[in-house]
Amino acid sequence: MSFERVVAAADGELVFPPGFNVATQFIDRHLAEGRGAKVAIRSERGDVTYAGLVAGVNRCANVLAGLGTARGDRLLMVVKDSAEFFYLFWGAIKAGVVPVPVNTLLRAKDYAYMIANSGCAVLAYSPEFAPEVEAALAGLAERPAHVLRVEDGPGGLAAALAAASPDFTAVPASPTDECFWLYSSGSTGHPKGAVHLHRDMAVTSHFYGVQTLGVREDDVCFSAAKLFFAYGMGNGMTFPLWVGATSVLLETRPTPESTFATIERFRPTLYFGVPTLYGTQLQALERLQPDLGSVRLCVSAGEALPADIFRRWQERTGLVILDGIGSTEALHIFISNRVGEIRPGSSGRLVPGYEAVVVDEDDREVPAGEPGRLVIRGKSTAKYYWRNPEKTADTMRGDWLNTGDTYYRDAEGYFYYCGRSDDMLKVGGIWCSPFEIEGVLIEHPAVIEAAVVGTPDAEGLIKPEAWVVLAEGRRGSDALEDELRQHCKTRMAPYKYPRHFHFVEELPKTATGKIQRFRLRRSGQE
Ligand code: 3UK
Repeated sequence: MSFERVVAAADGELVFPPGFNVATQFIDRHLAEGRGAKVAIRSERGDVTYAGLVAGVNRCANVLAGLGTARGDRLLMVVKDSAEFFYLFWGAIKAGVVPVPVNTLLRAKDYAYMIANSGCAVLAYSPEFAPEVEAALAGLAERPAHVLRVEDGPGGLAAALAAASPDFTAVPASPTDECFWLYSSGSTGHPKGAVHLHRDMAVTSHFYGVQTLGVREDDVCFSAAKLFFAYGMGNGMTFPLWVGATSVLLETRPTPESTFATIERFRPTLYFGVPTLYGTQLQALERLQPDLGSVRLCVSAGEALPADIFRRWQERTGLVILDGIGSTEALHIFISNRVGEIRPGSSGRLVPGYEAVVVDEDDREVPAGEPGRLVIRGKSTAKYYWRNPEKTADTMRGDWLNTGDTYYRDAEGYFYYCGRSDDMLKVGGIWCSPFEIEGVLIEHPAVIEAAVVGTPDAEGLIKPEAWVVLAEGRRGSDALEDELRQHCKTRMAPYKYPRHFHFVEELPKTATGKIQRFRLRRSGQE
């Protein structure tokens, strides 16, 4: 069997073969390259070989085509990390249907919005999420034409797959055809469907996965971040598939216990987490001694990785964590640290294939060292938001993408996160990053997590105010407040110390674990 694969040209750009349907590159190619017997997916439910994966994808493509779907129809997926996630996602793409994996932690009203907004022809869901999904369906004026339950019993997806043919020829596509969507949740308003193209996953896998991270065929990838996040989708699906490696899936919630158990059992070589999880894993390492010996490299994204967590993780495990910034709209990481060149506290340097500029309010580039809005350009960015021309115009400016983040770049090309553009504080006329203050606070042994926002003082001037989660056994007091103020003043420019403290049980967070500072800001004015 001959197979024409995507190659990098001399100028570094990817060259796509004619009729390119990205599913053939990520799925079918492995049979042509003799990888049929190799394990592609491992989980508690067993192993799936590349041959099994190809058959599952083709069966799923036949099931979707058999429902009478038309090209461009959407398949909304509320599906746990499982082999079926792969079958549905790639089967849809092979059949010309647009998969839309969504966050499985949402509530009925969120699903009702996404079903209506996407106008999906098919909805697939794992039985675990039935209460919320079925409540959403019950309240809808117009239901999707087809509903698939991803389960084994009669009437479930497994039975339909078993009855379908394991052969399917991909519908021809082009690199710039619409391929899949991911919903992106802002701090305000409804989620927006970011429309991604066929080339986008190839671009992230090549430029970040292979060229920056160095993922290779003998790797075993384990992402604690779920496949429905753009971050998890790259880590746990597209990167291993791009190089013919193996992915380890955890069906349930990632906790220190479940992630350590998964690492011990399946021995991944690459581990992908988020800062909050690294933090709780570090706490758990005080009482657990898991064997993490298989792991060669750890990755973090989703929010900035505090330098303190990087150092403690390295001390405790001997492993480095590569922090990098990505987004749903960019699909994956576009600025990243690299092995041997890590700057703790920095997001690292540009990933090949991407450009980044830090600009002021008039869209003019600012000099090195000065914070501004980060805008980026690359071949993996979403083309537009589905039925949302206003947000599209705010975010997608020609082929440039407004990240909404404030960054500065140093003279050596390292980028430093200063907060979301709208989270930045001006204290005494000087830009001040809530993130920097939080990073200093959590260096204090009594502090587990901290969120800092700006609150106007009696004169209407903005001052930093901190919400703090304390370590077990510690209690808030005036003495501790004084101690934390002193701690901050000795570690940062003195004007940056928080004027007020609130000791709380937990911080308000989004479903993806980002601190919702806007909520603290509102309660701060109450
Ligand atoms: C923030 C970071 C500092 C930043 C994501 C890797 O997080 C991802 O996508 P989202 O759409 O959020 C994007 C926003 O999250 N952020 C992400 N990573 C970092 N801030 N340092 C970081 N390392 O505000 C960004 O605009 O949920 C991450 C790969 C794919 C992704 N989708």
